[in-house]
Amino acid sequence: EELVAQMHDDLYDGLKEEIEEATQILLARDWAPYKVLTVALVAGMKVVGDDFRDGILFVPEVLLAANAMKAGMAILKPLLAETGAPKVGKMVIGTVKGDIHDIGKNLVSMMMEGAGFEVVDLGINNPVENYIETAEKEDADIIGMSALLTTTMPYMKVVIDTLVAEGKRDKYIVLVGGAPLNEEFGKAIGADAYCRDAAVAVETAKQFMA
Ligand code: B1M
Repeated sequence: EELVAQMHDDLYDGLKEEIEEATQILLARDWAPYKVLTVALVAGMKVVGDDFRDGILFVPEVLLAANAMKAGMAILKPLLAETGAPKVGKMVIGTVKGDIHDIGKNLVSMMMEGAGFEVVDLGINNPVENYIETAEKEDADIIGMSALLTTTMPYMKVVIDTLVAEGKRDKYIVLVGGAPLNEEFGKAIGADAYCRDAAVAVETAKQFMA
């Protein structure tokens, strides 16, 4: 599809309005919202990530790409959330302290809402108190944590250790995710599960709630 290739280029160039317009066009062509999300937006962001890693793109450019991506996601959000499914559980989710990446977390929130979960989004840079106080106040079932940096992922263990120390660990299902994590890390820090992507997060959450 020519338009998808164009969208990958436009995302790379951080062209917000072009991304919004193309997102609408794909929807008008009867593309499922989830397909637009994965094929046009997430796949495009992968190229940005690779060139960021390789020193071809820098923070200002990546920030523009991220903003363009978010604009596309904002159009898809109501469509993905529109299932009208009965509420199956409640999740508090946030990016951990020291980390400001939020695209992946936002995607997980959107998909969880679409699957009928109630989601309380704590945003970015969350200290342990934010997770625990909110989970308690909201009577949540699930605590979700996101980290995109190797330097911030150890903070997930701080949150889990604090839950244990306060005698609250068994009250919550703890799910973790983010590009630098893996299954082994999830186990090592005592999370209930590591979720590779947003779809896996939904499936895993559903399994735990069943
Ligand atoms: Co940053 N950054 N960044 N960045 N950035 C990475 C993560 C990096 C891998 C780039 C690279 O070098 N290749 C690298 C980390 C290296 C490392 O730690 N080993 C990096 C770096 C170094 C940095 C800075 C330190 C750069 C600097 O300042 N020198 C800085 C850190 C700032 C900070 O946090 N303190 C920084 C800043 C930024 C921007 C602000 C420019 C921007 C963020 C904008 C924003 O989020 N609003 C940014 C971006 C966009 C990226 C990349 C390019 C893309 C991340 C992304 O949005 N991916 C990223 C490269 C990469 O990941 N390949 C990179 C798309 C998203 C859909 O995927 O987030 O993986 P992801 O989420 C997935 C899954 O992981 C999973 O589901 C999601 C959907 O399928 N998932 C969960 C995620 N969270 C979950 C939680 C769950 C479940 C599943 O809970 C239940």
